Amino acid sequence: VSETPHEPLVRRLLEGDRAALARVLTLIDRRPAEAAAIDALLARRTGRAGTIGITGAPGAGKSTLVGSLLKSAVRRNDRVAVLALDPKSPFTQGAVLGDRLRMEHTTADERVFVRSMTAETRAGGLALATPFAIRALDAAGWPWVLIETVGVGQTEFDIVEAATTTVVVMTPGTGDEVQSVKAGLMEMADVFVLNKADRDGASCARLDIERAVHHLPASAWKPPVVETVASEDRGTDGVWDAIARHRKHLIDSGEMVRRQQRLLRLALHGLIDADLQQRTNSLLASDEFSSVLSHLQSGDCDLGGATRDLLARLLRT
Ligand SMILES: Nc1nc2c(ncn2[C@@H]2O[C@H](COP(=O)(O)OP(=O)(O)OP(=O)(O)O)[C@@H](O)[C@H]2O)c(=O)[nH]1
Ligand SMILES: [Mg+2]
Repeated sequence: VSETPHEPLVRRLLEGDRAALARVLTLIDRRPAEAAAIDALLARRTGRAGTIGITGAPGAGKSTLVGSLLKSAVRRNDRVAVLALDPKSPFTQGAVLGDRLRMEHTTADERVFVRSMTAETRAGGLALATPFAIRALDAAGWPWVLIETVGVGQTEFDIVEAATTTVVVMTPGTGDEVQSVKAGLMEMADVFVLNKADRDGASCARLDIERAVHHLPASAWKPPVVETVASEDRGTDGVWDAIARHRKHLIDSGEMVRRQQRLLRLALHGLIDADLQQRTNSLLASDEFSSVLSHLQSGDCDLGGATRDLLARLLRT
């Protein structure tokens, strides 16, 4: 059996070669069509990493927290990879650049790997490349993968939810708590971080969050609330402790297997979505489609029938 062109590269990735990992992530990001072929080569080595989604309202301090979590991890001699998801909006480019610069002082350390990706979302609000990037980092042997999104929009929920541990960052005195309940953030949190705990109203905010947690449907895991001042590196060790406890809970309860399936589900959904979109585009450009349009116009067929015929053709090819 001859080697596929990606095989030597993936082999180096599995051996822990950082440059190979970076190259694979670039391939996945730029040519999502090849992501599945690459994934096939590393799939057996996935399933070991704890993946941590970090989300919260814009300005809550997510990027500062990630920087502080990296410093804390290095102090504890842990190894952490960060996947920073940039939205494709020109309005946020400045903020993203600033975040990258802030993280730079830790990225020289071999225990840390930082990568940003454009979370190009498709019709279904799905970033095709992201699940594959997470699996590549996992296969490369990074025990922790932090996934940071910029701001909270509906589109980011998918990927953050695909993490095995979801950290929701809140701040005091912004009415965050109430808004988050609306956005469904309360339900998805495994760990709450109350950041900017140096500000007024921290203890009130903590009580609000705890009250809201209390009203969630009963479950075996009660999301803890950890107070931090990320800008001063205070409280971040406690965030790691909460994440590690949650990971242990997932493994002990058997829930980890189900959580890991969420990522596969996203990857599959993304591939199916991309394939259908491509088929649809070529169908719309085909002669056959034009002829169906003429038949519709002359009344020889109806929209419902034409749709069924075209869909059947779409799926046969
Ligand atoms: N007082 C205080 N300020 C903080 C703390 N953590 C972060 N900040 C400040 O809050 C501002 C926003 O922090 P970011 O880390 O950029 O927040 P973000 O959630 O990543 O923001 P977006 O990426 O725009 O959604 C910055 O000016 C930080 O310096 C904190 O614990 N206390
Ligand atoms: Mg940020």
